[in-house]
Amino acid sequence: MQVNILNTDTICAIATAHGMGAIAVVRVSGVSSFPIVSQIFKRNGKPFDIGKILSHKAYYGHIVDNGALIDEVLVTFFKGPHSFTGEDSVEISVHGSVFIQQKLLQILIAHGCRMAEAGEFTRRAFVNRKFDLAQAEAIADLISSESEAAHRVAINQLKGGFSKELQVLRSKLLEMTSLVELELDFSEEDVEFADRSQLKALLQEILVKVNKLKDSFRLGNAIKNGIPVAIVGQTNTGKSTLLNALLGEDRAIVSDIAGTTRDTIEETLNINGILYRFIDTAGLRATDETIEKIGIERSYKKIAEANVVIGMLDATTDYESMLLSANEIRSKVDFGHQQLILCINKVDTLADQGEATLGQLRQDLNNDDILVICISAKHKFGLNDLYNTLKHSQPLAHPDTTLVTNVRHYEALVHANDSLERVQQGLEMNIPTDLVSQDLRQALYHLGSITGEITTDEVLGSIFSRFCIGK
Ligand SMILES: Nc1nc2c(ncn2[C@@H]2O[C@H](COP(=O)(O)OP(=O)(O)OP(=O)(O)O)[C@@H](O)[C@H]2O)c(=O)[nH]1
Ligand SMILES: [Mg+2]
Repeated sequence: MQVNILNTDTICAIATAHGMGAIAVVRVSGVSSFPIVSQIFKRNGKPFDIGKILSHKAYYGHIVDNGALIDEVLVTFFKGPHSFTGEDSVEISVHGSVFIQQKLLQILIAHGCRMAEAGEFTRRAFVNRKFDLAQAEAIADLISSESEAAHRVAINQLKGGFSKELQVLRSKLLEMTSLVELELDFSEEDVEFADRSQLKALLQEILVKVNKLKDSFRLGNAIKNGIPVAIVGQTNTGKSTLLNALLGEDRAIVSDIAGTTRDTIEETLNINGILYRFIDTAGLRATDETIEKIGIERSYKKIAEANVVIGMLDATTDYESMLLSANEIRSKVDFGHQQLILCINKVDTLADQGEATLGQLRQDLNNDDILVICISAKHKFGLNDLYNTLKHSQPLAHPDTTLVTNVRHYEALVHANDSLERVQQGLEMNIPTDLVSQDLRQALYHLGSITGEITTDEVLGSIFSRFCIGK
């Protein structure tokens, strides 16, 4: 066990959500946490004997300050290294009054604790090798997970699946690097310890894995922050009406004036355990109006950024203009990684609820990748169809698949990939071994930075400062 010599302070913070609650938990961690707490914790009116502490056992008693009773509490002691931080720690459950929480912090500070910084408990746990950096970041994701899918991805990362994959990649790379570097020691003798074709094969294998992880970010990020779904189409097709219908509230202004929505409006919604980010956009039409033009440019940008594009068509317009509009939207979609769902809207105005139009449109578009459905946003008809289509439009990752959800990890994978591609070119072109080895070292560095095997204080500071205080 590595001893954390830099952090000798004993820290404290409220670990539960801010404000009043039934109970609140105050956390203390550090070398002096047991002696400090035992000074203010009384059982049956008597001071608590520090020598008798049993780890992981909850004790009932009272917090007393200068003879005054502050609260009835439950105190649990965790003897290091068997604690979250790896240090001696204490959790004090108090009644959740804001006054009691603050008072307890004041008392702890008066007895020698200091307020914890954001993420300091987790940072200490990382320094004490309770988990690696990717797992520490998974804890932050777990706390902020808003959907079942995001929760599953965070839990997988916390369990260490991603870290293990990286470890395997790094050890393969390390093996390769040492073979290549051995040649450097014998550079005078012009020997090749590393069989070039074997090296190339190994490198190819590593590159495929790094790329797979890198590419999983698009889905991973979507699951964490909501799958971006852009609602686009001509003016007055009912885009804002659809957004409101999905949300169940009047979020966007709806009117029969063409060009009502000028700017994009984004709202997240959890549908059957998956978080979506619906984006209502300005209606597409030719215009000379400066602000509307900017809005339309934004609509195109949102189409490009979306995973799913909902193309709204107006069933009250003639079929030819609907088809024209459908084809215009289709031309903006990249079917390689985007899904297009065309919604024939306002079918409440048609006697057959849009059945004939639907058949005709499917036939004319002649593309099985385009999903076409009939809806009435105004009367909330066909929304279930839309939910189901949305659900099937996303490649649902296998529960055990590793998905990269963190921008920092994604960037490190991009850098590692660049370095590995340089190694590949170097091997193809028989570039001097010392240059190849430099790129290999770079790739190792970037992969190692994800789990924190290689890291700087500055990087750690910026990662943990994003945690909440008390975590
Ligand atoms: N009959 C009927 N009318 C609808 C339906 N959906 C929307 N509308 C009407 O169509 C008009 C335009 O609706 P909006 O939601 O503002 O259309 P939009 O696409 O957001 O329009 P812009 O923001 O101008 O691009 C409004 O008068 C709506 O009430 C529908 O399903 N049926
Ligand atoms: Mg609108």
